[in-house]
Amino acid sequence: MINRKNVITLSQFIAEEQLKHPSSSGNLSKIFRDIKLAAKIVNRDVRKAGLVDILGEHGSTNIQGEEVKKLDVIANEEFMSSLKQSGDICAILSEESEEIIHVKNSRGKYIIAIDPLDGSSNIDANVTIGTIFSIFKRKSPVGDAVTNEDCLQKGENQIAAGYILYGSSTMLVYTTGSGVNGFTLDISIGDFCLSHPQIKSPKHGKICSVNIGNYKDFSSSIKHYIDYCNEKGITGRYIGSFVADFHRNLIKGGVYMYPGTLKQPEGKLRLMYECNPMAFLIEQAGGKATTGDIRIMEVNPKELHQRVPIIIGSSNMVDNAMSLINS
Ligand code: P6P
Repeated sequence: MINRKNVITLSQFIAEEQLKHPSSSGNLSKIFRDIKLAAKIVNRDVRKAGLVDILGEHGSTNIQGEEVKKLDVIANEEFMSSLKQSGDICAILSEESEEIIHVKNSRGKYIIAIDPLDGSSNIDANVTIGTIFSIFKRKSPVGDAVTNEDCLQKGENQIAAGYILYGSSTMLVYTTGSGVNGFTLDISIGDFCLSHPQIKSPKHGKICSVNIGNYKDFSSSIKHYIDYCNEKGITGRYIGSFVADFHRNLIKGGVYMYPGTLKQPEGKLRLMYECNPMAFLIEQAGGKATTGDIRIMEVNPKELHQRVPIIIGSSNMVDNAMSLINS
């Protein structure tokens, strides 16, 4: 039985955070209310995926040329629907939509970049998947048409970032720049409850997450670091779901890499709705995130679905990887 006095729900937590910033308008709280609703609906559908004919191919491919799974479509539709209703979002950049989605007649001042269902290739194998989001304030005046410049902002400009993890439990982990807090969905009360206050990522870890199948296509410097990890007996763990690998490394310590290869020099992960939000989170938790040249959050975005190489995780491991890669 949960001891009622110790339960802090996401809504209560956000309200308390808002009191600490009297100048805040409360709009962000409403956006989180809408993210929470969509997360609960997607969680419901993910949890019954094996029972309802929503597994398998949707028969289409997304702009990345990847097969679109039915759950991808459902997750995208759920988040689009919730976020458009909030009134505080003026535009949405989704992995599933080539162009920016402009919210009609919105007086909102926030833009959200979202990967509605990351790791979807794992859906049919019942492996952990997730949603990743990043929130910016528009630069152009409220009421004007939202421009690409409004959306193509550096990660340093993020107002908030987070992810939902549909794993052995369902968690929402987010930051607004005052640390990282994790909430676990308690189905019995239908709400996310504070379970991981002020998460700090271990400075060091013993896990490296990289798709070793790409080894032959990596640069000699990346191969040098991977060989070092093998010599030191650093454990290899690669789930094929960024949110799952990231969350494990956040909690236990570790490093995740998706470097560029000869075929994909910019790597695979997208800057705006995968790398930037996770970089904000890891830095707030004491870790680091780099392209191998500069901090992820310093990258000047040029395209909506731009890819960047990424090395992200425990600060000492990222530093060590960089020193070996650049040696
Ligand atoms: P690969 C999922 O498609 C994703 O974007 C990340 O969640 C994951 O870490 C990576 O791609 C897996 O890609 O090429 O190793 O299968």
